[in-house]
This record gives sequence, structure tokens and C-alpha cells, in this order.
Amino acid sequence: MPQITVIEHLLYHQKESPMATGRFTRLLSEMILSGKIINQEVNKAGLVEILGLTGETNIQGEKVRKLDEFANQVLVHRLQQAGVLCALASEENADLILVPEDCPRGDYIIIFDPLDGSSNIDANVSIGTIFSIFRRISTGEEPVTLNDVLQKGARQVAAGYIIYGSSTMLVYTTGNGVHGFTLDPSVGEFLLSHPDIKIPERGKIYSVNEGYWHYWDQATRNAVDYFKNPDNDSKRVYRSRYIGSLVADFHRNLLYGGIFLYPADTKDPACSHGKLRLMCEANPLAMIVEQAGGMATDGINRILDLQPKELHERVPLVIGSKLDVLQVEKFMRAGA
Ligand code: AHM
Ligand code: MG
Repeated sequence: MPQITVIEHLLYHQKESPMATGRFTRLLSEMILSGKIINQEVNKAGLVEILGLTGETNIQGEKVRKLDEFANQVLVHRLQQAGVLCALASEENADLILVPEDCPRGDYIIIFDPLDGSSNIDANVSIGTIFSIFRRISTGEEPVTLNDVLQKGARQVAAGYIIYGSSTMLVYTTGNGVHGFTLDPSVGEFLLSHPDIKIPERGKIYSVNEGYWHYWDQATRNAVDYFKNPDNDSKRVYRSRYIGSLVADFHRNLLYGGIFLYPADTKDPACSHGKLRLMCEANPLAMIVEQAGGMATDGINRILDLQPKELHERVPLVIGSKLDVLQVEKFMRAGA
């Protein structure tokens, strides 16, 4: 396979993708550079004890920041100077971030989780940056409002993630298939390694935190039970795999086929609609999985059709191979 970088790939497919404009290319370039910067810091995570604890000044006289704060600062700083955004929203910031009037601005809005799964950092587990891109609804003359941002996921113009794992990968879609690029550290470029990713129609993996079993409703328990003994057919076996890092669990299931569930539960009133966020986690992964031939629902409804009411709204997430997601839907409808 010839070595093709992300930007070359985007430009090459310019004719097919309305997103391959110079402006979008600029935005993606900033995302790529941010990802490389975050990657460098993530690779040093185990050295924090040696170089200094978070909040302290390290041996080089630099203030040591928590990695998720660091990732957030890098993304906000780099993306807002791309000149193509009017607003940004991050899982780490309560409110919308408007691009200052004295900065060049554009029509795009980006919503991101800067470092998903960051509670796993100390155990050297894969973590990731997830992003979702929209075009504002109002015209560029008017000030951006939350209404410009609270759009259904179906209106996303692009979505992707960077996974910091055994290798670092960028996976993204502009609505024209899903493509994966692996960072070659020797040249510092993301090179096309997984063109046109398709998720198997039925998977062999189910991923859910079964420690919450007692906090689920009966329909959810029935759905998860199914994967332990599918169709009462002892020959078909699902494997249980749960990392507890959404990007890593999703990425594995995307490549191998499988289903990830984070249902609603009663363990925490804040999670009565699940733990994951609609706008910065569920929507972008839902766009990716659909582009790869899979499905994403809240158990019953398509994620991309949900109208967000607030920026940090949470949603139950059932995502992965189509037949597995449909199977869960049957149990959820029966129990509704
Ligand atoms: P975070 O955005 O604070 O990192 O939380 C989201 C993470 C996901 O990566 C993962 O799927 C989930 O939390 C795991 O939660 P739990 O430990 O409840 O299973
Ligand atoms: Mg997260």
C-alpha cells in the first residue's frame, strides 16, 4: 500500500467529499497537530512520579498539569486559531467557548472530549480524543448561540477520534466511509493503514460494565443475558471484553465486530440516563459506526436522531455491529 497521509487522503477524495475544502483541511490539520502534542505527553504519563506530581513544578521548572487538562488546553488553543471555527465545546468546560472577535472565525463548531478514559492513564491503558464537527445554523452575521450547537447528530459534517494505544491512530469520517491512519513516529505522520473500515454485521464481543447489574432494569439484564447464551445455541459464543475506556472498547469492536453498551442505571442519580455524553461521545462514535455499516441507539432510538437539550446531556449508548444492536433493541422494546 502506498504511504498516504491524512491530508493527502482528504485532498485525494476532494471530489467525493464536500468536506474536503481548504477550511476543513485546516481544521483537521490542527486536530492532527494537537493529537501529536497530546500523544507526546501521554507517552510520558508513567514518568509523572519521576518528573514531578501534578500541580508541582518539575525538574525542568515546568508546572506539571493533569493530562486531561493539558489535552483540553492544547485543543482549545490550537483549534480556535484555525480560523474556521465560531465556537468550541469541551467535556471539560461547562459552557460553550466562543472564538474571540479579534481572531479569524468561520462557520464550523467543534465538540470534543479531550481525553476520554483518562481515569485509566496511570494503568497505561489506551485512551483517546473524540471529536464531532457541525456547521452553525444561524448566519455568520449573528452571534453564535447554544441553539447553533444543540443540533441532532445526523447533522454532523465530520467526526473522529485519536486513540493513544499500542500505536496512535486517527479514525475519522466526513460521511464518506471511515478511514484509519496510524502515526508513524519516525516521520511524525499519520499514514493510511485502515481504508474504508467496515464493522462485521454480527460481532463476537460484548462490552459492558456488568458490575452494575443490580442497578439495571430487567430489560437491560435480559439484553446482556442474551450475549451469554445467544439463541440458546451453544455453538455461538460471545467474548466479554470491557476496558472501561470508551474509545478503546469502541475501536476494538469496530475492527473485530461486537457491541458496546453503557445503559441507564440507578447507581447514581447523575447517570439515570447513562454516563456517556450525547454530544461529545455518543454522536461522533454513532456517525462513525453508521458509516462503517453498524448501528448506534439509546436502546431503542437512533442516537443521531436525538435532539440535544443541553450541552452535557447524557444518554444510554448501545453501539456496534448492526444485528447485535438490533437484538438489544428487541429486549428494550419488550421491556418498555
Ligand atoms: P470520562 O469521559 O470521564 O473519561 O468517562 C467516560 C469513560 C468511558 O471512557 C468509559 O466507557 C466509561 O467512562 C467507563 O465507565 P465505568 O467505569 O462506569 O464503566
Ligand atoms: Mg469521556
